[in-house]
Amino acid sequence: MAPPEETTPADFTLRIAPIALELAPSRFISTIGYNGSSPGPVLRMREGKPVTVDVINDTDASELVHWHGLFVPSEVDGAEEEGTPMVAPGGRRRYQFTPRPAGTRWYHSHAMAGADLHRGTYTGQYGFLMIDSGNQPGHYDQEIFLALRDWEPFFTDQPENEAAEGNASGPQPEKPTVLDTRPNGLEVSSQLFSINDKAVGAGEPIRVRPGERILVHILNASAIENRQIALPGHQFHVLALDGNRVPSPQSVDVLALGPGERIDAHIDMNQPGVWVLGSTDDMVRNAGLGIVIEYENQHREPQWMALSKPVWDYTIFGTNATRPAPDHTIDMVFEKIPSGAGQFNIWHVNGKPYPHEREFVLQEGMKYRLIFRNRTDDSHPLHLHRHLFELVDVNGKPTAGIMKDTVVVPLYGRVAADLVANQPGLTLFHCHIQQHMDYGFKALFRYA
Ligand SMILES: [Cu+2]
Repeated sequence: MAPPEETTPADFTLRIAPIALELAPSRFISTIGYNGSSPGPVLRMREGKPVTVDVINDTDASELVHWHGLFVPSEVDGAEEEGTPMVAPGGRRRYQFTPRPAGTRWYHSHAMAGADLHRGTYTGQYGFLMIDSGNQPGHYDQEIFLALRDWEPFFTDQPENEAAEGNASGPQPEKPTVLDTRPNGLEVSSQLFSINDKAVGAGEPIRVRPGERILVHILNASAIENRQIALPGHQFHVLALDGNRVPSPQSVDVLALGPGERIDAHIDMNQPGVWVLGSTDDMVRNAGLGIVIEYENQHREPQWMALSKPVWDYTIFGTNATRPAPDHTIDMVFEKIPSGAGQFNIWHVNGKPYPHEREFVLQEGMKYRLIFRNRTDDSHPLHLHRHLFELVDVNGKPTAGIMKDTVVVPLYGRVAADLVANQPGLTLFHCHIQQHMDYGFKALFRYA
């Protein structure tokens, strides 16, 4: 008989508790973190080797930890909707699972926040989770973790600037012929940013030597916005999206990540100087979303150079293969119901907000094509728990071989993704923008 769990130490322990982060000298913010920090520790697990994680909740609200991008059972996935038990205030719970698949994953709170901007993914409860397969991703000199964050969120009636995200110029196949002109409700915004726990210039720079190759793992851990990131004078050689190797690695000037997405990339350090790696949006970068890259023996003010506005295109990392027809197609139509001033917009999936009844039922072993139809004027990072899906069409461009757990569907855009139903159990689907999820933009998939 196995000893009771209290007597055997867990492989990992995460203690959820209030923390103060010093984003810049004398610029403190109060939030909630893991083990006294935010981001929490980089958890390194071996693919296929079972682990135990003790989660201790030293806050006064129920919490739970979601293992984003892992194939784990619903009871430990960390989503209340799937039946994972909450960790009570002052309580603890042991999660046991077998980490897979290999790659750059992450963990974060999955608590509902609603109108409370001090809950869920608005807090500092997140960290990288690296699952190692033993197949190392080639040679590199330094491995660097970069999490993009915003802080002190607030409600605003100003719409997001989609043009600044570089995604307002797509083909927009889902644009309705008659637009909904009812007045928009409140959105969440921020004016304070960081990479990891420091605003630009406030932390230690990343120190490099000419000729080095660095491996960066970038995570958009924001609860609220898509981001674009660049490093002037350098390119990102993209190896993996959401931790999954892409079939066609490519070098690009600018990376785009919606909340929840990860990118692994090599950067060859061949432009000696002192640079800022950060948001392409000047306001956002100057308000913290950047980190200084300093070459050996270079001492000057960090440089930024404006870039032309490239349009992010997932399909350049795929192949030209055309996937055979699936067994079934599931259409998912997303709409925003504008609430008017001072209210919260409601988000519909196929005509109604969460919860649904039994609309989304999967047969184990079948292949499904999910058609994400974004009939809203926002871009949404759509996340499916406990599975990966393969992109097969992005705004009319066919592709194959790109495996993801989160995909940004551009405003009025359409993305098709193939899903093999091979992880029985309740499976949550939602927009990774916390406010959208909390106000209807989610659905539960069941297995028959
Ligand atoms: Cu959304």
